[in-house]
Amino acid sequence: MSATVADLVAGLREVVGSAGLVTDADQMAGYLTDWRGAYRGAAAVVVRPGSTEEVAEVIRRCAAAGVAVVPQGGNTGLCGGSIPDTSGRQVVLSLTRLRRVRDLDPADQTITVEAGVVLRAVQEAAAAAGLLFPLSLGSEGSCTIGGNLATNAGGTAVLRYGTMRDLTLGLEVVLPDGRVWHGLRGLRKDNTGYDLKQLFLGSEGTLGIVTAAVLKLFPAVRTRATAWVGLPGPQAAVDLIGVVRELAGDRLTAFEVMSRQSLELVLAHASGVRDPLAGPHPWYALVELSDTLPMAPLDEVLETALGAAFEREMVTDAVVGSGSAQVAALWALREGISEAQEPEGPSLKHDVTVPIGSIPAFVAQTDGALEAALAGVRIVSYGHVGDGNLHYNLSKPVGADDDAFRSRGAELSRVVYDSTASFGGSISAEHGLGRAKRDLIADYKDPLDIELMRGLKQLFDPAGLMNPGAVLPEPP
Ligand code: FAD
Ligand code: 2HG
Ligand code: ZN
Repeated sequence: MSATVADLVAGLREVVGSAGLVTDADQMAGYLTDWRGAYRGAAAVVVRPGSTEEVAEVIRRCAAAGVAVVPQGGNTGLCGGSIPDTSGRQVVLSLTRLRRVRDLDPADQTITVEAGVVLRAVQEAAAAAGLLFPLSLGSEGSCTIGGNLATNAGGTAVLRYGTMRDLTLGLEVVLPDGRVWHGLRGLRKDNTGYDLKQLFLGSEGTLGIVTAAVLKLFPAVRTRATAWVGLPGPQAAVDLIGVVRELAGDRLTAFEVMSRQSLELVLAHASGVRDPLAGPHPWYALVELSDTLPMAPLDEVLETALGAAFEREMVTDAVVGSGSAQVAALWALREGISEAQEPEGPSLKHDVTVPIGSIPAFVAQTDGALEAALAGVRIVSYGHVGDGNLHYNLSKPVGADDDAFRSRGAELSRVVYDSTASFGGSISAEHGLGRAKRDLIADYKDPLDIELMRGLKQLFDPAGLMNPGAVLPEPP
């Protein structure tokens, strides 16, 4: 450790105390790699402040020492954005001790929480007050509100309630020079110039450290209906959304899809699961309606919609979940895909959006191009089709060598991203750019977008110390 870094670590100990510093190599390990082991870094120290004031002082000291800071929440991100580089000079700033629910206002229907509060704890606090916080992700038991804000997280209820951008009314942020920006207001209307909070949403820790947020709450859901549906292909999925929406309106809360290949991985690797339908189908949808009325006839509405779709040959088989255990079992099939892909060896993740109507053509084109590039590649495509968002993940062909597959990674990713771009889509729908995709945006975003983004970065963080490896490509 150089003298400057050693001095900084000693100074940080004065700010957060020994309990707020992690220096032991074994204890640091969990902060230096992501859950897939896809990214590994090193750090001078992991610092865990316990208040906004401590975060501000940590940032001031790192800025004075010229040391870069990598913010980290639950470390569930899928693009390596919370992992430091390998220099061992960066500081990991974990927000997990900022875990207070500061306020819940039933009249305003808002909750004010600190950045380190785990998403599920926010959902539970809302539920205890008879309200709903609708953000819902497979990682909700570990990811934090700070990470959700910094990645503009999406998940399975975006169709009805929007992404984190739509759910946020105010923020408190420690700026790269250590000043605190007090934007922690719960106003539904505020047209006093630029909406600064939106700049921090989705900025992946590159413009400042989010320490707290005011989030929107909604009336609690009292009735749900959930169906698992067999489909002949992606066109049927897109058509079925239209049929269900026509009847159910905005009661349509989730519309998730997955290919047979995705389901097969879950059936092979998850415990206690079974295929809900008698035979195999090329694609599946998980459809959920919800209502605030206790006696809303949602099963009936869903069955009517599915019956109409069956007659038009959009649906080949379906089961409507009865009782919470069966509904949970259906959701487990959907939420189990990420984990079920891991035992199959190295995987390539692509989190893309295209206009919803283009999904069938996009899938046909991309599947064809991938098969031509690597015969037998396993396409694990699934996701939030109601938002035009597919996780177009790849696993190696059965029996193929891991390293041989890894060596084709960049080329195969190009196939997916070029196809996405040809439909006017985005190469990052909900997971962010992190380290994984920051250089790629130079090829897939308008140069003017990148110039404006660089200008904002320069304004907020002229020394370039806030998560320098994420979001923006290396300057040419
Ligand atoms: P981290 O992984 O710790 O950090 C993510 C990024 O945010 C990093 O760049 C980090 O530097 C920055 N950051 C973290 N905290 C702060 C802060 N307080 N201030 C400033 N910057 C900060 N994502 C979805 O959008 N939809 C899904 O459906 C979804 N499902 C998932 C399912 C599984 C099984 C897994 C493992 C992940 C899933 N994710 C999903 C991805 C991930 O959970 C989200 O990106 C989540 O929002 C990250 O939160 P986190 O607290 O773990 O953040
Ligand atoms: C999901 O929707 C997540 O399940 C994770 O966004 C996707 O692991 C993935 O690729
Ligand atoms: Zn997702």
